Amino acid sequence: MLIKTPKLSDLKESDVTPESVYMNRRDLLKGMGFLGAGALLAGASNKANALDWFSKDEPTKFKTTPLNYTPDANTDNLILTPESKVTTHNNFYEFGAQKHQPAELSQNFKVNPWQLTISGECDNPITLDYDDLTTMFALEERIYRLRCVEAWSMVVPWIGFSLADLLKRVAPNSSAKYVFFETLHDPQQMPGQENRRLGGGIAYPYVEGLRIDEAMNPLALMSVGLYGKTLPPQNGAPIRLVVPWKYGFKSIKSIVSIKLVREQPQTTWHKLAPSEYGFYANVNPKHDHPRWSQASERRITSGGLFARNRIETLAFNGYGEQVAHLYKAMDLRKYY
Ligand SMILES: Nc1nc2c(c(=O)[nH]1)N[C@H]1C(S)=C(S)[C@@H](COP(=O)(O)O)O[C@H]1N2
Ligand SMILES: [Mo]
Repeated sequence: MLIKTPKLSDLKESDVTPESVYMNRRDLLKGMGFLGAGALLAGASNKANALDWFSKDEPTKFKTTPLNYTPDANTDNLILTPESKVTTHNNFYEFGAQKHQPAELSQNFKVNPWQLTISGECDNPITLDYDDLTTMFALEERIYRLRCVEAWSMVVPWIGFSLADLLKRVAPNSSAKYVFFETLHDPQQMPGQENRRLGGGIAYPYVEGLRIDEAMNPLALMSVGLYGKTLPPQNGAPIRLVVPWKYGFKSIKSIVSIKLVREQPQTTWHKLAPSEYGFYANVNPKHDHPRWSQASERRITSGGLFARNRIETLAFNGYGEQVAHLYKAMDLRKYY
């Protein structure tokens, strides 16, 4: 008997994430009238329309550059998610709300020149340009688990520097209680910001926030690369946040502004559905999403049987030792 083993390239998103889970966030948007029924039909015509909107030509492949960095010792012995999956299974709604779309629709994204401004409640506001992002601080590799709120996860070798080091440079003052982040707003380049069907109808620019003590935790990373090279656009080039103990939506991509502020800022997914997505969004297997369980997750690994690997979700995504103290006075069911 002929046994047909699916090739890696034959694995669809539905193989690694059960449909009931990955459809859910888009169902919500559809219910709110943002996504037309057509947007939910994964298919050639929808994909072709999206590409047409962006360009008639096949987009050229974005060029990444090798980085100098200190390698992670990987003492946890985490098994990395292959680069081919890290860079093709993405959430970056500015380039389309389906997992395959960011890698397809972002390859002409311009990251140089770039400006990142750090301002607000601080003594020394600064604006960094493209070269500063990789030269201002010594770069380190950090192998982190990334747990999406949709109950899939990856292990990614990020490269970057601590957000804390960047914030110390601008000298936050005593009124700086929160940090507010904004993604680039450029509908010319980010088709999902203009085309509501493509971009899921969420409000742009994408915005996120952290409490100042969370932002100062050494685990919070400003990432400029992965797998030894600068970030590809679909992963948030030229610079994005990575907060490994929180659901992936906190890890905002392609950042142009970081502001130190007095009040808890509005954040994209919380604004859209406050009962489903909290401001804190700490990974918590004991607090289910109203429409699905958060007790376990599908780890995306190298394919075959492992691509269907379901594992238990860890409190704070396994980083409790480093971060649980930030929340010890808080009811985590209330502040989800
Ligand atoms: N600007 C912006 N940042 C974003 C998103 C987005 O749609 N837009 N998606 C978030 C979500 S839901 C996740 S899970 C991670 C995914 O990061 P990755 O594609 O590099 O794995 O990016 C986060 N950052
Ligand atoms: Mo996510």
